[in-house]
Amino acid sequence: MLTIHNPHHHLHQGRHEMFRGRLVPCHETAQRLAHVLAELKRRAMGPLRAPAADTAGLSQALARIHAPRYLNFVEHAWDEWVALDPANAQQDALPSVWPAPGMRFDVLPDNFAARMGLFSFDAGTPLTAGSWAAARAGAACALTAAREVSSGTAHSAFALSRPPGHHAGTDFFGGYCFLNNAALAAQALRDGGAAHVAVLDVDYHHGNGTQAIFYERSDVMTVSIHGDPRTEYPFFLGHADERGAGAGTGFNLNLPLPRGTDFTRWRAALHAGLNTIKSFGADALVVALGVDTFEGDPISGFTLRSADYLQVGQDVAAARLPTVFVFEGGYAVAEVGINTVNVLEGFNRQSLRP
Ligand code: SP5
Ligand code: ZN
Repeated sequence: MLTIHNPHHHLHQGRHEMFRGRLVPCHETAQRLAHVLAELKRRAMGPLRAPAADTAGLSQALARIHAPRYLNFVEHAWDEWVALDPANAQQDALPSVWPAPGMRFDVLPDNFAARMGLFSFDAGTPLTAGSWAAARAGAACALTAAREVSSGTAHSAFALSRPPGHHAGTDFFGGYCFLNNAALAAQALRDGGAAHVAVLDVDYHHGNGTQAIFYERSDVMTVSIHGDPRTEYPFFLGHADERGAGAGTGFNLNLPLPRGTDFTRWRAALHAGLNTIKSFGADALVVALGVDTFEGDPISGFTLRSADYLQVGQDVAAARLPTVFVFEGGYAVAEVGINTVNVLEGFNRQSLRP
């Protein structure tokens, strides 16, 4: 499978995330991607390429998904942070104050901390010196992968990047995400001629950003299988009764599962999701590929095993759709490469069958 990998991902190096009142080391590390890349090479999974350097096309694509004032903020946030105090260059920027419902979201505050809060929803997503450069190059990976599939050059492609994307919305970061790579890929497939595009999010956490971006649209269906938000992050979205709104009513499907869910039950949800995508009549598929459903994941609660991911890939390939995989979560660092590449290998195997 063609892989478009982010050569600048290491520029995003968060130090700490807020957890129970303390700053703890980030789970979302550069080693995660290094393990996936090493496994792709070890198993000779196919060509590895850097994204196309089409800057104008990239800015246009970003503007299709994200709000101008949000993009502008993330691009310049690090410089503003360091301008507040040169000593800030040695520490990550984290938000600590947020607008609640009923407060003003329309007025852009002058204060930097206030804007950090306006454009985010958690204190687990540090903004660092290279966050923008890494996230922007990651968006280019998603875009390039989608265009390769759109043009028919490749039947499937894998955008291997970090920071991840599926928690990022039109105008907010959070959940380790800044730019929504899966949404960018889905929109690129639409713009490339696919009338109906489905996003299947198999990360342990609900893809709240992707859902919100497409919630009122009937041309992009969003399906997410995830830990029940009653107990699991991101808590405030991802319930089964969220079916879309307006023209998008009926085009969002959430399949929340309780902590402790095993592969048999998880796979039944996968089949339900794939059946819904089939009824929708999708012309192309984006898979938000998080492997934090793994039994050894340090921050999640499902019990999938490494071999199960081969089956996941085979099941997805049975949909017989042009497919863009976009890397998301997965924090059991030693196994993240094996688990991710197992999905791709299962997909390849099934795709080769007549
Ligand atoms: C892309 C993705 O998978 N984002 C997940 C973001 C989850 N952030 C909140 C996790 C809080 C769990 N902290 C547990 C620390 C235990 N040492
Ligand atoms: Zn996740």
